[in-house]
Amino acid sequence: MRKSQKAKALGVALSAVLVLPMAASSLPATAAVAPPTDHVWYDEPETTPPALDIVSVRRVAAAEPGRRMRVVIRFAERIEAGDSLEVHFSTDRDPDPEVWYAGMASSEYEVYDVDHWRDNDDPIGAMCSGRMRFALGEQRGLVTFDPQCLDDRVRAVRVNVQTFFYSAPHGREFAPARRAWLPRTAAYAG
Ligand SMILES: [Ca+2]
Ligand SMILES: [Ca+2]
Ligand SMILES: [Ca+2]
Repeated sequence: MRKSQKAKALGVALSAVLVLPMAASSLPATAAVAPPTDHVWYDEPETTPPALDIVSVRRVAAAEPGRRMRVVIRFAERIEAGDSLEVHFSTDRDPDPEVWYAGMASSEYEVYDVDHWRDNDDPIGAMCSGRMRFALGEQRGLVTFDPQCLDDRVRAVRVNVQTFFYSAPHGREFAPARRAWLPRTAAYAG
C-alpha cells in the first residue's frame, strides 16, 4: 500500500472510531426525548388569506389524567358567523387521523371517530360526547378535551388545524399544511 493510501485508510479508520461512539451515545438520547407539554406553533402570515388566517396554535398537556388538554388557536382577524374551524387529531404514530372535530362560529360543532382525513364527508360516528368543548372568542378558538376520550392509552397528541369560510369552502388555511401534523404534544404533564 502506498503511503497516501495508508494515510487515507488510517483516516477512515480513525473517523470510524471517532464517529461510532458519538452515534452510539446519541441513540439513547433520541429515544428518550419526550414530547413537550406546552408548545406553540407560529403559522405563516397569509397576505391574501383564503380563509381565517391562523396565527398560532398552542397545545397544552392536561395536568393529570382526568383533566383537560387544550388547543388554543389564534387568528389574524375577528371571527364572524360562518367561519369554520376543523381540527384533526392523531393519537398514535399512524399518519392518518383518528378523530375529527368540526365547528362553526355561532353554530354547532361535532366530534367524529374517523379513519382517514375528512373534508366534510361521511363521518363514521360521534365520539367524546361531553368530554370535548369548543369556544370561540374574538380572534381565538379554544378546544378543550379529556385526552382519554380520544384514546384510552393516549400518551401524545398531534393536531392539524384548518379554517374555511362557509360561503367559500374550497379556500382553506392550514396549520401547519394540508394533511400534515404539528409536532407531538404530551397528553399529560405529570
Ligand atoms: Ca397563517
Ligand atoms: Ca394516527
Ligand atoms: Ca397556514
